[in-house]
Amino acid sequence: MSSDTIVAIATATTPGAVGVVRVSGLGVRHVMAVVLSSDLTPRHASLRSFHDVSGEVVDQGLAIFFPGPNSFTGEDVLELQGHGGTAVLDRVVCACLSAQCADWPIRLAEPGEFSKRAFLNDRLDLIQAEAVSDLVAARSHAAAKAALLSLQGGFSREVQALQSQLVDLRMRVEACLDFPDEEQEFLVREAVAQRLMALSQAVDRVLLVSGRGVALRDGLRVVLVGPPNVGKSSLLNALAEQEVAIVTSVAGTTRDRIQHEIVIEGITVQLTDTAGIRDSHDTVELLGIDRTWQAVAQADVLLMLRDASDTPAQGGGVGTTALEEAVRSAWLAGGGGPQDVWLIHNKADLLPAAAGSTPIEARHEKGMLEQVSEQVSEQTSGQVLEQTVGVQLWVSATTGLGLSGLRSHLRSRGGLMGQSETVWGARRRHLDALEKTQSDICLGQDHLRESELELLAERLRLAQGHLSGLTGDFHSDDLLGVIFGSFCIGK
Ligand SMILES: Nc1nc2c(ncn2[C@@H]2O[C@H](COP(=O)(O)OP(=O)(O)OP(=O)(O)O)[C@@H](O)[C@H]2O)c(=O)[nH]1
Ligand SMILES: [Mg+2]
Repeated sequence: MSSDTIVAIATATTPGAVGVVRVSGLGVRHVMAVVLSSDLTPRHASLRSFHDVSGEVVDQGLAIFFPGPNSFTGEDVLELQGHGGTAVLDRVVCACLSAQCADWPIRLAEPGEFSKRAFLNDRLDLIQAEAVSDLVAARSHAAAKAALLSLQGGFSREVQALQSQLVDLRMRVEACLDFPDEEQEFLVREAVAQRLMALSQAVDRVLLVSGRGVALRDGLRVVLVGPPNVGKSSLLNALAEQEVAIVTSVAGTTRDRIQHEIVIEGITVQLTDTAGIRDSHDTVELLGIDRTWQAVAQADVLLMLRDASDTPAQGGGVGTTALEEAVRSAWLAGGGGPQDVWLIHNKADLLPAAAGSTPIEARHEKGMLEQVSEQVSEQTSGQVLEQTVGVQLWVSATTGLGLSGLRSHLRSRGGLMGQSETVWGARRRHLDALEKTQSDICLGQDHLRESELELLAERLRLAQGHLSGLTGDFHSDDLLGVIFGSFCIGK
């Protein structure tokens, strides 16, 4: 690890009441001697003037000294809390750099270098270090809460529990290999099979929560798609609760992608309105439609809109249209899952109440919207709606019918099923490692069935490697470069 002492502004680069400059490394005591002209009582805030090497005062504020190893980075750390202006903070950084000498090289910190040092000095594991950055970048309360749980070790403890289960399993399998006694082997194999099953279930649980954590961190990319005039822009405006996109009764109004971010009960949702897809000879409209196809490929959830008041029998049509099939195929080819295509029947306010059944408005109020599909199918000469979509909802962008149901579906898909649910912050890298662990466990189960105990032992070794990579017990310098390079400076 570098023996340089590093310095950086740790607070935002916009003017604020207070700004913090942080120094970490072997030369911290030397910086204190130059900048504060005196020593500090460890962990006590002291009001001091901050000087540069020529003795000029550049600011005044609180100085706190955290001797290593009990500091954030594990090294000696000095925090200077001065005034939060960019120029004054720059002067404080320059004053620290002016303490530079041959014995104590001091330089500006690279992005994420404080956290990287904390990781390399065992103050944080890799999941926790990543959570520091995710907590800073969190755009919603739920994402911040999840990142904090990971920073406090919530996710790491789950991974450690999986690791202990794996170590126990490996011991049993290795014992079987070392002392092949048939009767003994049978008993051990029974126990191993049960433990493999339990481990696989535990990995599934961790995967499920981590998947929600990823959705919370990254936000949900939701794309509204469909033919012209079905109300895509109207639905975007209704969800955004403002006039983001132009709405007219002219088919082909939207020409370009329009993005707007909303937060639904703590979940960040990036909505994209698109140009209606149809055959057209208009060059501009065709370019817009091209962009619609690109947006489809990037979505987490596709809201496929249709006009509920269209024939047949004003049910909005049943079965899937050729356009919907084409959109679905493009989506699946891009790696999207079938459950994330939601069929949204807009303009439900124009539907007449079905004879002898509850009026559609009342059904909305009772939250029975998803059951409407069955009744609509009955009204439309018994045709059965293809069950290829994940969610079907009847909504009205103009009256607001069904929008609360749509919001709550988005919220669940975006990471939170209920208010009290525990979700830890996670990244795609974590999901990949957990998925690889699960795949090795499954292959291990096959080897056990085939009595290939050597191969099982090897699979378990690989699975443990994936888990170690998560917490950083095993890591490559390249991986650290990618992770810490994306941090902000001063973290
Ligand atoms: N009655 C009713 N009319 C709606 C509803 N949603 C949209 N409309 C009307 O349908 C027309 C088209 O709405 P838009 O939101 O522009 O439709 P679009 O899908 O964005 O259309 P393009 O941009 O052309 O692809 C407008 O006249 C809207 O007022 C609805 O829920 N109920
Ligand atoms: Mg539009």
